[in-house]
Amino acid sequence: MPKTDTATSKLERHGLTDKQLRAIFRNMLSQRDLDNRGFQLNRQGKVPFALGSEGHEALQAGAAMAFARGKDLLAPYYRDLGLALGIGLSPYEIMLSIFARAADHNGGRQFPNHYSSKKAGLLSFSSILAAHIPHAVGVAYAFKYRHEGDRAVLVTCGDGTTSEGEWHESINFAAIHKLPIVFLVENNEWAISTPLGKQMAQPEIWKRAAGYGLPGKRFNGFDPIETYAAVHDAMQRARSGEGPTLLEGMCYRFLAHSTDDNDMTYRTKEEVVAHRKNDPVPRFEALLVAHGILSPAEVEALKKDVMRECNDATDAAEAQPYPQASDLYTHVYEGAWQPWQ
Ligand SMILES: Cc1ncc(C[n+]2csc(CCOP(=O)(O)OP(=O)(O)O)c2C)c(N)n1
Ligand SMILES: [Mg+2]
Repeated sequence: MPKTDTATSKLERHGLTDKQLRAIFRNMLSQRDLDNRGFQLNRQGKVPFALGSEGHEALQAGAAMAFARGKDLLAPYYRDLGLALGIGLSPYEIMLSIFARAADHNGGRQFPNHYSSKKAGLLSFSSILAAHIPHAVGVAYAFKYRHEGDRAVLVTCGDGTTSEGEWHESINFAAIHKLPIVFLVENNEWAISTPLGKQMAQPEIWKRAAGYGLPGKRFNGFDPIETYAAVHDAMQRARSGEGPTLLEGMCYRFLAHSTDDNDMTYRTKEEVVAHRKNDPVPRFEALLVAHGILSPAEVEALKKDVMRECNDATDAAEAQPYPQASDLYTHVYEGAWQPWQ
């Protein structure tokens, strides 16, 4: 489709440049390829576990664009591949985590998909749901205490995680102290096999914000531009000292919870197929082509390049050695002390 000013001017882009819109799309494609690769490697017996962000691509790529690199801090959860990529981790760093190799930032000793990077400002986290949220609030408290006014924390979790006590305690504390933090809930309607309706009687998570005295907002997480606008405004609010915001992005989990789960034991294929009609990846591709931001030929070239990058990252990470058994207690106990001695 030819590039026309009229088509471009119709796009509500919230200040995002063509370059940023293309970067968001590349991130979304990359998430899909890396997701599939993780599942393939698991079925080949090469990695013990994988899970995917499929269905969360737009939400995560859009939110990452609102993160100020070198300043903000991200406290993510295990499904946040697109946020990790979007704040600067490479597919190779992602693969090092999935393959649990020694060169991984955690020395290959974290759970797969639990990325961290001090350089990128990505906090290390655990699999215990909501355990990272008080940590994130602690970082926000430190930013305020040190008068580092231009920094904010972005902390994410799933819908099911909002049932944890730590989630409520963290938001309450952050609201009282007006901390520079944004609580972003990625609502994909499921918590493994527990549907939203069995998790809460009042299904609009964003409305809980009023109970803590802070603003809340729900947005379409299948739309990366709408996501960016919501997260950008909330992060700016946090950075300008006005306090926290609770955001709820609506999306869907297209894959099983993880490679250890069979979702057909608790939801129907028809439900998944119905949500596929709104798949954010082809929808965003069509939008960019319609507005002349990418031509169909450029889309094809981009897809090839993203797959090449995924293949290179896989091969390079697989060729790396595992951690040595003798390193088991490094960073765990001070000095050379061994617990059995
Ligand atoms: C405290 C705690 N309870 C239970 C689990 C097991 N568990 C792992 S993921 C998960 C579902 C979480 O769902 P949600 O917060 O909606 O995130 P999603 O996986 O859907 O993105 C559960 C119950 C856990 N890791 N930690
Ligand atoms: Mg969920």
